[in-house]
Amino acid sequence: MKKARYLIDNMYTADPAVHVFNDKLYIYPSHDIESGIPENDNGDHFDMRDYHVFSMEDINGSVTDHGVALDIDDVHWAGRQMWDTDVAEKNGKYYMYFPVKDKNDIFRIGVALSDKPEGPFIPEKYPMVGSYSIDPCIFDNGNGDHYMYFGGLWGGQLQRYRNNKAQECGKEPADHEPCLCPKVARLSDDMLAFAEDPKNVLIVDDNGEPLKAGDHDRRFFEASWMHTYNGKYYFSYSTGNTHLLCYAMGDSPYGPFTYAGVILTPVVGWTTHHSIVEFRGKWYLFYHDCVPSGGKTWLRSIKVVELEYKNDGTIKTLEGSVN
Ligand code: FUB
Repeated sequence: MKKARYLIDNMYTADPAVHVFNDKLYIYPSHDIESGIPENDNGDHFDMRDYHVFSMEDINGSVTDHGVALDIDDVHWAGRQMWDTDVAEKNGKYYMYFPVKDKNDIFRIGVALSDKPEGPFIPEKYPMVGSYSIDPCIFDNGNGDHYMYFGGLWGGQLQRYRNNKAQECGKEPADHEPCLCPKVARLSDDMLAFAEDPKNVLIVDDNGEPLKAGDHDRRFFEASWMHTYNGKYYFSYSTGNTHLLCYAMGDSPYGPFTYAGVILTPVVGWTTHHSIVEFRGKWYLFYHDCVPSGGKTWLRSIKVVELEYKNDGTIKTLEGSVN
């Protein structure tokens, strides 16, 4: 598959987290809707209210919509804005992690459970203790350990936190200072809590120096994803206001990660968000753009394209505007 393919045409979808469960591809996207709220840097126009789950038996085959898997009305602590979700499996149970603003307009991360990968998912009564910000990505390390990566700037509120605590400043650091880091925490055995305080995911340049806050072409903004290839850990993310999907490589789920390049140049639309998955011996990039909606940034459509590695393990850059 050398040309990207749109996957869903009966609704707008974004932020596709994709996993292989039971030899099928399961897609967990955000469900974009027309909210009528004007665009702003706080992301208020992304006013989503539920999640649908989709599956595919074959990468070129049809896509099944399994219907609503979780609705905001079923999360009693939720206020507004169900953003990017992810799902993990452990011992035959499926855990959906979802960021939503609470009634005080603060993003928290909730967990919902199901016996099936397609849901429906039943939410726990309260958000995860110590959770904040957005874009949870769950990485299964293959040894029983699962890690959550999370965080997102501006509308995702990460700039409001230092050392896992909300603080007054609420801004990105000055341009010459180290940038804010995405976070990682191992999950508890029951998958419902952090087993440890979230730690910084450090991204460094070739000299081992942390990326600077002013380095907008490389610094983390949102959309964490983790995968492994040939024994290396690949942390990938969006640079937000420069609209790039980038990645950094390391030797452990905690990093540090060395910046390694661009996976996808800007797509049509403001946000860019993805997942990277191996399926039947090939690698795929799932992502979104706003071409089908005529460029409306809050009405996105998910796509898939094959991803290729070079011999040295680096990823071949894809062009967002032509794929
Ligand atoms: O879909 C809402 C937000 O837009 C996501 O949480 C971000 O990653 C961006 O794609």
